Amino acid sequence: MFNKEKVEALKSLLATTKKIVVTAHKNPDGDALGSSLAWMRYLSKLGHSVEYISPNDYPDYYKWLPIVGQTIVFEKAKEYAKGILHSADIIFSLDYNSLSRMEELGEVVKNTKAIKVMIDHHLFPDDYANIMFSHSEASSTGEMIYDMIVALGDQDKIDAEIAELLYTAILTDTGSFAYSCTTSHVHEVVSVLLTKGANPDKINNKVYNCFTESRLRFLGFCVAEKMKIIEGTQIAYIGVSEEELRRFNIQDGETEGIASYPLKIAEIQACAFFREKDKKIRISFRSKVDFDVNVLARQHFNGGGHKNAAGAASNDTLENTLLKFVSIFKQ
Ligand SMILES: [Mn+2]
Repeated sequence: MFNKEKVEALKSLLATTKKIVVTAHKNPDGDALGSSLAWMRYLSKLGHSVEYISPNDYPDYYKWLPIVGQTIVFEKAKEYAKGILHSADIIFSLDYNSLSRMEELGEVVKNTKAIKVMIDHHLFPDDYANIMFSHSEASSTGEMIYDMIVALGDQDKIDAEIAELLYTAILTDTGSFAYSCTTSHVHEVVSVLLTKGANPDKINNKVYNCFTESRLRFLGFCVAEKMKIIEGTQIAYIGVSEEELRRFNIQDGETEGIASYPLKIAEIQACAFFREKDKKIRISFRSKVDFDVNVLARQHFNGGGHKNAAGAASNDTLENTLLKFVSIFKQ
């Protein structure tokens, strides 16, 4: 998968002890957390001093992940994090390819003198990294981290914790090994992770059977009361206001998974989930097989992502954003 010269360049960078910071995108998901923490643990085993700095906090339902408690949350400790970033030799970008995905933390990273290394699987990377591993054909950054550890000749350094972290990353980004990115190689990687000690039963329960009662009731509310199908199309959407999120006591990250629910209807080919937060609208697009929501997100909402899963944001009101979305398909 990887360019040999770039792997050699990374290998020689890591040949002497370094101060390293691992970063991943805002609102970290299973892949951002799993790949970052696995990479941090691996680099620590090589003898480097490593920190993982996240732009904001991770959801409560990822509290059980190995070493997640060591995460430095930029929003909560800006000055401390800045000190670490400015003394870092290497900063890794994991699971994002544009510094804007980290907002203010991205600005800080941009202005450090550290060598920047990107390991990511999103389309259209920005050109800021000194060494760039950008593979949109990879299922997840977790898969890439596995392949990178192997490429560096260190498969034996994958222990039960790293296996658990990488399994979580791959599980969540492949939609439980269901999306089109689930190649035979993904299954080969996961097979090794199981022999190294990842427990699928335990991890699946932790990741998917972890709702609060109000979160499940909110999901029911979204499907029963808020889901709309655009007449004459195979497109559905759900839009929820800040007031509705508050009414059900929904925390950041707890809306994960709702976006793709309308796809359970046989006829529906694409859908979008809109949620209001701090006067902004966050949008998640999901689709089946050939419907390209990456193009949709880019052309109409200045967002992006993958063919079957993309995101965007809008500064307009929820009502206007929904009208705009509907109007795209009325033409
Ligand atoms: Mn990912």
